[in-house]
Amino acid sequence: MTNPILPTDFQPTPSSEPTTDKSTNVSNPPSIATDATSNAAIIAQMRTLIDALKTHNNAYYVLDNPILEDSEYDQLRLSLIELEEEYPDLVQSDSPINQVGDMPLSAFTQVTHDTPMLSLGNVFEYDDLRDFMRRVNDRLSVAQQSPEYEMELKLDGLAVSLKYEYGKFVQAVTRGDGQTGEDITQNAKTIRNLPLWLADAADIALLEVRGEVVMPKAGFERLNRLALENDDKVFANPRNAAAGSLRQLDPSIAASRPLAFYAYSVNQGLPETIETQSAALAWLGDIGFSVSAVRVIQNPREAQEYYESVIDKRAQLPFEIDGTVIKVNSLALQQQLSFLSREPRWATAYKFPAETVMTRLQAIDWQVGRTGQITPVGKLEPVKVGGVTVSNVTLHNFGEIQRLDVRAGDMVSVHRAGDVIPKVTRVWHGQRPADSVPVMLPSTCPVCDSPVVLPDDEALARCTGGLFCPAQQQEALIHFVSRRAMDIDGLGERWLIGFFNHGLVKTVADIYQLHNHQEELITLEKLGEKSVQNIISAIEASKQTTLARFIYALGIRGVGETTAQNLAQQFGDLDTLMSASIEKLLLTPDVGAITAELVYKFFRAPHNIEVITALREAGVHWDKVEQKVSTGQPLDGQTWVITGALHSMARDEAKAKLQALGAKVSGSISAKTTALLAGEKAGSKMAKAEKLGVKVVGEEEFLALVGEE
Ligand code: I6G
Repeated sequence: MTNPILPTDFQPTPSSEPTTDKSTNVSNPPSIATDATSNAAIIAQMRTLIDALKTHNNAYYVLDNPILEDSEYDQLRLSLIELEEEYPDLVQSDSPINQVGDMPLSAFTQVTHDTPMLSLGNVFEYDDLRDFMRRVNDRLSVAQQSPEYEMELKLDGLAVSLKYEYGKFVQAVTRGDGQTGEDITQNAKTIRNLPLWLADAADIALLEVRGEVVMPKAGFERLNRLALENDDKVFANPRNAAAGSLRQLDPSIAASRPLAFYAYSVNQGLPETIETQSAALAWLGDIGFSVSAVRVIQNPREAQEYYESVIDKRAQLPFEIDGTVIKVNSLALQQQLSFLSREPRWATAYKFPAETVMTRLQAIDWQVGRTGQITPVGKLEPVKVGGVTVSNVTLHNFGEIQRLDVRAGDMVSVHRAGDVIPKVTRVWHGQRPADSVPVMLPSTCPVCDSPVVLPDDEALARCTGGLFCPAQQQEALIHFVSRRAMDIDGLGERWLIGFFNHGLVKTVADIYQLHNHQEELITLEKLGEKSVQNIISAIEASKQTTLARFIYALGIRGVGETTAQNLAQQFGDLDTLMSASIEKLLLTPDVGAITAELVYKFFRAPHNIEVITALREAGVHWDKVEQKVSTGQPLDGQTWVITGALHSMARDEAKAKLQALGAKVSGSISAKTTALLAGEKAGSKMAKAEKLGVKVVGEEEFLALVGEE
């Protein structure tokens, strides 16, 4: 079978075990108020739903500018279907339920389908799938019970009908309203994998093949990237992009779009020897069509397994799908089962749970992360998305709130695909409550009330509370005791968090008061006496440290181990460091403007000073730092990296010359690198230096610097 786009490993293996028994039903629409007894009230409800559906259809199919999420649209449709089923006598003549999808555009020739192009019913849950299969059984004789089924992918594209006369492609028509579609023959001819000549069907007077036109994901992304570059309209999803492309009156535009056609049925002209849907698809593949991954199954459990295997492989597929399709395999049984008014009784779509749904953003809370970052969290009216109920959504940072222009009270689209964290993808500004107010960044930390800052060059606002802020204390504690900091071996993270949760330890200074709480450690934490002794001894031993370790242990943002060592070297003692001006701090190797400001502010926060004082009073101390006298070398404190081929000397020689001038020579580039000496054929290091804004020095400039010009 030809299948040029699908991954070859896409064949799930059968199993005899039931895989899931889901009891929740995401397909249920919100219940409709049916307490209105008069016909007028029912008709009014129907009219409201019809108007909403029509508005959506026009926005979606004609204007390519949807105003509702698919799931919302599905819910409206289901509500109307329920009403119409309950009150068949009141069905409105213009109800869109008996139409399917698209609305023809007047510029294309209208073509009436030889037989209607209907749509499929939907199920979303295993139980509903079983019901569908049970209903099929109910309509079959005893001998025909438990028929074989065929399953396929449900591609998320546009249904079209193709006609071939004696093997020659003659016409392509969109589904339109199911009865009449648009003649898109010229555009369809440009679809790369659509065969224009079928040698193996040259003796068939009329062959009608139906299937789906899709835009593969990669092509869609390319198209949108290009549109962005050219300031053109970007498409919301590949289906809209496919629809927009097929509706181009100028076929050369359609030709430039990456479209693909996948066949799913033969409506006329199938050779009589073919008796099943799976055989029909195999035949279509053989004569030159792309077809989706097919599986023949015998029972609901196998159907479920196929469905789940498709979910697993979904992300790797080259095109978007929104579920699977299950069909009675025997074409004779299909005929026998025939159609309900709008859909075949022998097939249904087993769809994936909606991945994007609309809900109301009830509030925006601010949370303080472990390192003081203040992040906005959206509180949602709980909603089921991608199969799970979601009530919180991250809004990342204040900039994101401004970009989305979102406010508490707004209707938002929430997207959750696979295990991805749910996020707000759209704000429906048209539905904004009149009394909503713009979101402001809090000026003080919601946990400790310390001032909040939003540095110019950073996306995240931060609490300045540092060690005083309870939200940051836990992380600060873990960092403080870690091996490279105060190295309190024996006070593991688990105990430490336990002590924190029991209120025995709040700030890092409280660690040095734990010896006063030994009884509580034994009763609250159920620690043995020996363990408590070990912890107390480890704490005691840690009091003797180095200034560099102590500075690092304080957890000042931007101050890693090396910077801590440099600060210790530069200032020699803690008091001098604590009172240093920004200008003085800037003289420290490795310390740039941002770190200097962070260090400066850290030592100006009263809570931090309190904690440091308590630590010193508890006996934390260090030996005097032996400050290395500066050599006064021109490249003192600088870090260089060498890359590429040098003409005038070997790299080792260049390295020795740089070191002789006081520079450190490192093998890798980082933001802390002072300069990159770049010889010929400098590769990725050059690119990285440019990206990080590291100065690049050519060989000539280097020779001048080392005095060998
Ligand atoms: O809309 C559809 C998508 C996929 C279909 C369909 C399909 O088979 C894979 N099959 C039929 C029979 C119909 N609609 C009506």
